[in-house]
Amino acid sequence: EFVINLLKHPTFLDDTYTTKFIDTTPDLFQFKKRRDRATKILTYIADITVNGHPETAGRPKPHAEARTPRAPKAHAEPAMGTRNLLEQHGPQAVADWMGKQKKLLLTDTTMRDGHQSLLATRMRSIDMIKVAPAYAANLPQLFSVECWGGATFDVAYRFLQECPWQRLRDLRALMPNVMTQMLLRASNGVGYTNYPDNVVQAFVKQAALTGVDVFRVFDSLNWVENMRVAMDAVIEANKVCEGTVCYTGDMLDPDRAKYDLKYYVDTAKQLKAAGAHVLGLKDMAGLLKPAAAKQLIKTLKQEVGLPIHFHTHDTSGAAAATILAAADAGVDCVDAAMDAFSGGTSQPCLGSIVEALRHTDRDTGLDMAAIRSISNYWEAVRGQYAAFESGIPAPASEVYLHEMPGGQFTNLKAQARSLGLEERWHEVAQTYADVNQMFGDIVKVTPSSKVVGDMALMMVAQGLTRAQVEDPKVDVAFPDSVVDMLKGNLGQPHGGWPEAISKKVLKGETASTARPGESLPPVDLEATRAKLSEELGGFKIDDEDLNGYLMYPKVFLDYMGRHKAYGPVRTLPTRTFFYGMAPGEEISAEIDAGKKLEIRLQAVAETTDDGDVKVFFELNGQPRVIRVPNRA
Ligand code: BTN
Ligand code: 3PY
Ligand code: ZN
Repeated sequence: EFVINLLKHPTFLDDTYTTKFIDTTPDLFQFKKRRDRATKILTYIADITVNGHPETAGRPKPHAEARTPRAPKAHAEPAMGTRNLLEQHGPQAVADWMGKQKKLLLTDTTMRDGHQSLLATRMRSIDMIKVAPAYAANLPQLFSVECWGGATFDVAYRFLQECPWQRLRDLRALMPNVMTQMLLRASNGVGYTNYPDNVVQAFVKQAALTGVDVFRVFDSLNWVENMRVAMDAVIEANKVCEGTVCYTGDMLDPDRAKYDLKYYVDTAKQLKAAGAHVLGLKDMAGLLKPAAAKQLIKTLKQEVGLPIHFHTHDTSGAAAATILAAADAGVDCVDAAMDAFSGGTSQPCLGSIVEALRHTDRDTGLDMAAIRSISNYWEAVRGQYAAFESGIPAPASEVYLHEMPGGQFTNLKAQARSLGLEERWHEVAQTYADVNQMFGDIVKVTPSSKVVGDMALMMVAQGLTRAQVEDPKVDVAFPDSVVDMLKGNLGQPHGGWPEAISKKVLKGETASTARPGESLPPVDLEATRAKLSEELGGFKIDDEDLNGYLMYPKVFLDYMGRHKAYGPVRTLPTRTFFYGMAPGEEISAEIDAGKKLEIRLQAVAETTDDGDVKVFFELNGQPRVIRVPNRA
């Protein structure tokens, strides 16, 4: 039986809560606390049942017969894994060990990039936490489990009404032997803009404390100068610093010589000089072809000498071929997603890679039965998120045209849909490619990819061509993100920004070529904490909350406001969270270790004259009535 650690946000903002009170009158406190939180959760369920969840309105529903996800058993006590090595001997020992392995090491990305790339990042913590013990016990040979960072931080607060730090803490506790891994956008943290240096430093420090072991650090323009603050902070925390170069273009295409072999070797050498323990090679769009991978990996191994961790996406359908070529060329570790969360814009299929290498000298040694049972669990989980499926039916070589990152693809498509442009998706793709050329052929990965996406959507929506946008005589209102990027606020691209378009976008303003962090004043952390605490009625702001607020002030405050109304809804089953309950249905939610709410929905009454609906529940056998407004 797994235990969710709910110690983090007990009844916060609940007027009844004081630590002293619990010490002196535990029984009364427990009673009140449970009742209050239970009421909040029932209110949430009643509201969703009556009004629906705004995020799933008009979207496909899970099949009526969709399986309830059941996690596989954890067969044994977790065997020693990479985490034990890191704890005992430090990050350099991990890198040295990697370099000595004959077998191909694997990172499972299901809990981060897998669902980010297939389900618009909507996977909830509870679905991860349930299976974490099976990872620890049954797949202790994994190099790492990528389960944090990228878009997951923002989405947890913003759309899932959960604390991302709590997710990390729970996963860390349940997988004590395997390294956790996060994706960090260097000076952009887990956001979309450069943050002051001390904010980046505080964030990395906290992530390391709460439970991240491997930090994949990249910059959206491959500007190593803009990665040092984040890399230094990781090294300072004694965690594995995976200094990462992003792959773009086509290394073997003589017409795109801007990103050739020499470019990657030079950048990788800069990352090594900056202190990377491991070299990350991040092919965020899945553009690295097998023949190029062979050359690139071989050369990087020879000329740089760091162990290499390769990440790609299967948008083209050809990623497995690239992985096998990379394995042949001596890559040390690769990313893959569990079968049920693989393929398409996600990572290639973990089980199939393991099988492909069995009985070869790169045999991964992973247990196929464990992989199958965990993937069967993920299959059932995925079924719960039908509303967020992007509906991409087949591999598409179009990715070599638009070069969109897998993690952006589903999001941009959803944005296009919300603007009424879904039918014109292929135009969006072509325009995305045009915008890239207009900006000088840049690395496109969060946040630079978002800027290209913003511009492309705007052009398609307004019917503007690249020639018109570049024409000084045509008036164009550029998106704020474009102006910001060309001002230099995301840093410097290889070769600089093209002059003509810069001039038009900046309208006479000058662009900066300095590292943005140099001119961003440090945030006064303690003053910010005090102010935030006051704004939240005296609620004590710990370091995790403070770092959440620093990344996303408004998103964090909105999350806190909803938490006050709805309580720990992250403990609800996913189907209940998104669809509420049907009359006669029973669920349970473990709101504290060992404290379960057994909830049965009895009936939903007709809407009254004042527009309210009474929802009748049984809570741990006791009748409860909740009244919510009918907003339909
Ligand atoms: C979230 O948005 O982060 C989680 C969902 C909370 C939205 C609540 S659900 C009940 C009520 N109805 C709405 O349309 N919004 C709120
Ligand atoms: C992210 O930054 O979220 C990404 O996945 C980039 O590939
Ligand atoms: Zn990715």
